[in-house]
Amino acid sequence: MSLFDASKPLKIKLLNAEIEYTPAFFNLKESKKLFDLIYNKTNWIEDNIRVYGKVYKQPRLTAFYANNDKAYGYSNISMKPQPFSPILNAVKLKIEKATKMTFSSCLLNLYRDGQDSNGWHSDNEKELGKNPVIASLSLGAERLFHLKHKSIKTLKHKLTLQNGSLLLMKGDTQHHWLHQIPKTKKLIDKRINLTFRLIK
Ligand SMILES: O=C(O)CCC(=O)C(=O)O
Repeated sequence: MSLFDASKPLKIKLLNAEIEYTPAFFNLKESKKLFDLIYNKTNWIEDNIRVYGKVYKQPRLTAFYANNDKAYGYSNISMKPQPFSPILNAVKLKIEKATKMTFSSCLLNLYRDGQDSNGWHSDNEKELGKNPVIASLSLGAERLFHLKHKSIKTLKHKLTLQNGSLLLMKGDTQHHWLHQIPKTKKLIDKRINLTFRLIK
């Protein structure tokens, strides 16, 4: 008998953070089906980012969907939303029911292989409001998720984001912590990440 139910959230106990992780928010069969549908039906974009005045290709593909017309801006990129597809809306409803939160928008990331990544940042753009709730669904290859505290340099945490898992960050997590998806030399397959947010 298993000691815990992988479809239920586990608290990640970190100072100045409110983070919950559900290993099997979707089961393997559902996750595979969702991955294929979302991979094939999404209008993926390869954006440019500007770092210290130099322009680079963003090391992943992205797409942005919402049920309103509010754009989302980060790293000199402004993303105009497309309307939710029925499949994204169904995923949103399941996450809203489980988290008892409401989301308006979803930023999707496609990590094509281990060389795609997402650098250190907080989800603290002003359009997200004071204590944003971010619900982050992972589909496909497992990737490491790193967290580091902004002012207490010894406070760090790592977790593996499994296929079908849901990571929920809320409270003042974004004020105190940075997160990243680092590159890996391992030969790994594609991963899709969907981060649901509320942009009013
Ligand atoms: O891919 C992930 O799990 C993280 C995505 C992320 O940090 C973001 O989109 O802000």
